[in-house]
Amino acid sequence: MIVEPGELLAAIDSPDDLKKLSEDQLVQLSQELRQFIIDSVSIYGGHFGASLGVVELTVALHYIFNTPYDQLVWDVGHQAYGHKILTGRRDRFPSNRRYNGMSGFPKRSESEYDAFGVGHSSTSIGAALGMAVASEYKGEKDRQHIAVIGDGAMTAGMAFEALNHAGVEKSNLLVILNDNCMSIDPNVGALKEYLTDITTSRTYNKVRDELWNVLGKLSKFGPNPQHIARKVETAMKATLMKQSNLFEALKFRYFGPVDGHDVNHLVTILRDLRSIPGPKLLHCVTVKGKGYALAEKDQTLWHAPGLFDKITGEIHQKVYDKPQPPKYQDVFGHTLVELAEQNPKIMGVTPAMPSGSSMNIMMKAMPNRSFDVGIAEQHAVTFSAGLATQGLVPFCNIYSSFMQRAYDQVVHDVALQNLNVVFCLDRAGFAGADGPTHHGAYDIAYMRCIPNMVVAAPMNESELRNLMYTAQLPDVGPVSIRYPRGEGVMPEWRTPFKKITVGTGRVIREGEGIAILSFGHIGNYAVRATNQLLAEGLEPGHFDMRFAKPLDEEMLHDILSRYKAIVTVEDGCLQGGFGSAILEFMADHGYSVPVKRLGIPDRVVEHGTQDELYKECGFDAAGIAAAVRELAGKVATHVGIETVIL
Ligand SMILES: Cc1ncc(C[n+]2csc(CCOP(=O)(O)OP(=O)(O)O)c2C)c(N)n1
Repeated sequence: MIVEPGELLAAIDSPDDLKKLSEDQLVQLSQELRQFIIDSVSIYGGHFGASLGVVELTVALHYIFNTPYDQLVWDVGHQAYGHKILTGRRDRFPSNRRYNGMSGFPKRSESEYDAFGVGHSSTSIGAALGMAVASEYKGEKDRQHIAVIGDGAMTAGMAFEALNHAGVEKSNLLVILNDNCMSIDPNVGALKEYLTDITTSRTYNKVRDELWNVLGKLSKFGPNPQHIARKVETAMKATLMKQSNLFEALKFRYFGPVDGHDVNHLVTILRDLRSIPGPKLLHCVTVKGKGYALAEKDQTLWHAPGLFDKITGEIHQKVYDKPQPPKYQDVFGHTLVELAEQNPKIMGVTPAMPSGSSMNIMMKAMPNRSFDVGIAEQHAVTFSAGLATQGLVPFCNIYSSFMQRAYDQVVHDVALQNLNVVFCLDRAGFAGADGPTHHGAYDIAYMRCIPNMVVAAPMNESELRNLMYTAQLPDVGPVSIRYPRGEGVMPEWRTPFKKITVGTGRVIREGEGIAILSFGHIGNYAVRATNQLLAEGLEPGHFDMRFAKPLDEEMLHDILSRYKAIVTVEDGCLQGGFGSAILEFMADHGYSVPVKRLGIPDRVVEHGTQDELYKECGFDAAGIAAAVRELAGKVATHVGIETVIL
């Protein structure tokens, strides 16, 4: 199905075309852009509410600023669909987030209008500041640098680190705070309350109106509007300072709050701000999901709803005739509550992903024992460490790729002190359509090298439950349990808890010749591969190693003394991962059988479905079977040659 753009939008292939429109036409253009996003996302999927909320802002920014010379940096980038559509990618939009298609996030290699690659939050101010300082250094005084950041993303330390730095630089930086009171779930914390206070404060609104009345007249004052602006500002400073504005305290000029859906007003404001040098912040109040009633009402559900009927709002769900396996995240959520009911020391921690991680199940059942700390992975880890020093057992659930941000905290605050924090790493391995920024590729490697850290991965739901059960037992120390996005394999998943001895694997099947050693859920693909191979007369053994650290040494000695070659399989990076751990063990113990390692190669793997990516990287069932066949062939030839030589 083809989505037809409206009349004005159809003529816009770049911001230059947009600039040909009159200001009066921008309202209609905004409507058309919003409709195009609704039509497209309903058919092709993707993030939804965030882009609808910044339609007017997007139009106004490209109307006023000289992109791509002026640099526009979107935070997270899940709200940049309008930006993509206005910057020459309208026709490619059906390929959004599909294999070999357009990325769902801004990406430098995709367009010169994408000033900075994103996917993780709270980087926009720092990146735009770097660009602004570079422009200053190169003498490009006229160049503008704009960071658009949500109130959710603003809760991160990184955003504040950048604000703190920017306040003392003189470069041209405009931060646009897109305040919709939402993260994916409702935003949390004192900052959110502060922003709400400013938005509703009468004094601020009065000051704001006065400011814009004066600024509106600036253009009539001839060649030096900055001079007038400074005068106005000085006059107003006293009032603003009395309110002890947080951003003013950080030496930003604060403007707003303004209605982020009034495109004509935004155009006026941005035009004025363009001529005010130095760091400044415009506080825009918007509604996530604006213009699609259901999305405005249930903003969390419509953050990324999947495909839906745009008329009825019905979200398409697959219908099955028999019970399906649950998502791993839901097994985590329900199991955590079960364990917490038995063990009063258990606490839950999530950095802004209550729905995404299913921590919301515990937050509902035990609100005093579970915390959404905002988009603050580093803090989530250190906060968990603090809880653990007091004898509590925090389950800190962080997506594998977001955990990268909290690495020092994992090492310094948790592992060096051997604290019993349980890290549950969701979305470990290929994340799918979100692409390389979200692939959880590195955690096996980055966790495995840390002293005291246990590195585990369940092959199914029951194993996840048992690993979680084991991890909360006394004195286990820091544990990392990784599991992928999506469903497991066991419709009947509520199995009784069983303790797993740390560092022990499971025999899936004994065989001869080649042994497949798998780590985590990807082992189910090895089961399928084995079934194909059995039909061909090969008899591989298959072992679910369960721990990348400590390894099951007894099992490995046994396997390596009986099998002629090894295939390792992991949904993680090959460098330093599970297969590397096996190679290290072999080197340390003098084994020299052939090994084929399957996993994520040392390059950026783009987006696609998980199965498309497993296939591309050669560790889907067919890839695993091919590796076994290849090794079986080599081993047979090798034996033949040896026989001849002897
Ligand atoms: C470091 C990091 N942690 C978590 C996420 C997941 N995430 C994506 S969007 C989002 C909410 C962002 O909220 P906000 O900045 O207010 O933007 P809005 O969606 O409201 O427009 C979160 C938590 C992320 N992208 N990066």
